Amino acid sequence: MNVKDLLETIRAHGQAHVLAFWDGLDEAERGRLLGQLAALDFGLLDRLTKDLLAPDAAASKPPVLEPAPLIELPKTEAERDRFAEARAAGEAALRAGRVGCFLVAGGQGTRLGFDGPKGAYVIGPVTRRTIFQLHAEKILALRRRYGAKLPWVVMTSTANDAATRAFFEARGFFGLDPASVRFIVQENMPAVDRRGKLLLETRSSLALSPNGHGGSIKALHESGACAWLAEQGVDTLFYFQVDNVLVKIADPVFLGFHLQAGAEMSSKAVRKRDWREKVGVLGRVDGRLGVIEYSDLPEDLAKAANPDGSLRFAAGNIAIHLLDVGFVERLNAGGFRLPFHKAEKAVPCVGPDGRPVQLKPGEKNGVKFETFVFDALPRAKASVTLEVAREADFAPVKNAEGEDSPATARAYLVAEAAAWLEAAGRRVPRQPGGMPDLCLELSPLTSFDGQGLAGLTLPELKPGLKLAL
Ligand code: UD2
Repeated sequence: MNVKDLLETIRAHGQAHVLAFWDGLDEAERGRLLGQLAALDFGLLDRLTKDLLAPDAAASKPPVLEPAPLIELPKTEAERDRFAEARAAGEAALRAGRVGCFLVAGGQGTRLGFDGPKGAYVIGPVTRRTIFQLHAEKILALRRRYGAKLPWVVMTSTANDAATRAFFEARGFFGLDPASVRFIVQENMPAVDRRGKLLLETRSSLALSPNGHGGSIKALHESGACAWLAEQGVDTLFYFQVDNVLVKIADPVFLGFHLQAGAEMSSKAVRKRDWREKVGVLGRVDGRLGVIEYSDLPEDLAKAANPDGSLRFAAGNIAIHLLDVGFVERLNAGGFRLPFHKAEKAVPCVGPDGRPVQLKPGEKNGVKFETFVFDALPRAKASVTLEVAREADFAPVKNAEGEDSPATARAYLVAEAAAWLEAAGRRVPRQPGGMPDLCLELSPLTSFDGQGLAGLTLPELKPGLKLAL
């Protein structure tokens, strides 16, 4: 589109205010702004404004929600046998090189208040191991155990792509072959005010933010990552979020259940801690499997209880999925798009005078549009939801303090290492409340699932000891 047509489009869609400072911009600034505007889908923006922001936008009717069919934690011998069979099937797929890993790390990590990609955050309770290193070492250890390529796709966003790549390079890709790691960048969406008017971050740039982790479905296809995976014989992708330090990457049990069911997209779930916990709920939403986000779950449903008092909608989504690569491609065929959700946020921007708008604490001046990967679930021909124990699979780093913070994540890492050592026959000192009375950090290269610890030579595990293995 030439510049004249573009300017006309901008005016026709009622967004001419973004050109308010045009006369004062130099060539480079004009070029940047035009580049951003040329990449916008104005038709989509109009639709979202109408559907999600207009005062008469239909208030979404409350969904009819039923609990999701769940593979529960095994209790009987027969169930344990089923799990062992699933594990064997998953391990066979790993050995056959059918599995790849997919990390979504394009988010802005605003709540943690860390300036940099969240994966660069130091989480090791004894060493300075970062979250990226933890994930990378798990992948390296899996490659060694199964003799598999296990290629790794890492999704970033324009805001953290350069920093993420630089971090991997500076650390020698944590021992992984750089050719086995592929970075892909998700698209941005513009932030708008409540009337759908584009917000300017500066006089010469739009306020843009990543299009949500649902953008991964499109990015996998458009970047060529799906084709890259398929060329290597990978048909199943293990999807995980950067913030979960306990994630059991490429868990063979999960893989086995998924593959045996011929599933296209599957999920892990933990029992919600309580009705308030900020995780989406896996359930049948209007008859189809899906996730209803915590912010959308009506309070009466969040609190609904079974006769025994347990939560009726307890299957908390921990954002661990398996995706069939062909399914991802199918979702993209014909330009399929996941639905957008709106999120009211504080968006740094300039006002009509070109100066930064001063926001009051807690003030939300803008709206961001995001897609969620779990909105692909209802499209899957078959799906498995596997219940897992929280302490085995889920310790996210979301907030600077309190729940789901670096402190809780470190405590889970220490607890896991302690439990594995005990299972391997070591005596671990514990505090009266049961917490390990020492600080342990286990490299996934030493053990990523508790195996291989029995033969280790260890110092005496005294209370207060700090030990990295
Ligand atoms: C997400 C889920 C919630 C629950 C929880 C578990 C949503 C909307 N909610 O909540 O249901 O499962 O996780 O931890 O998903 N990301 C991108 N690009 C984006 C946005 C996010 O890559 O545009 C990544 C981000 O880097 C992180 C993950 O997605 O790895 C989760 O993002 P979040 O922290 O915004 O999600 P949260 O905690 O609201």
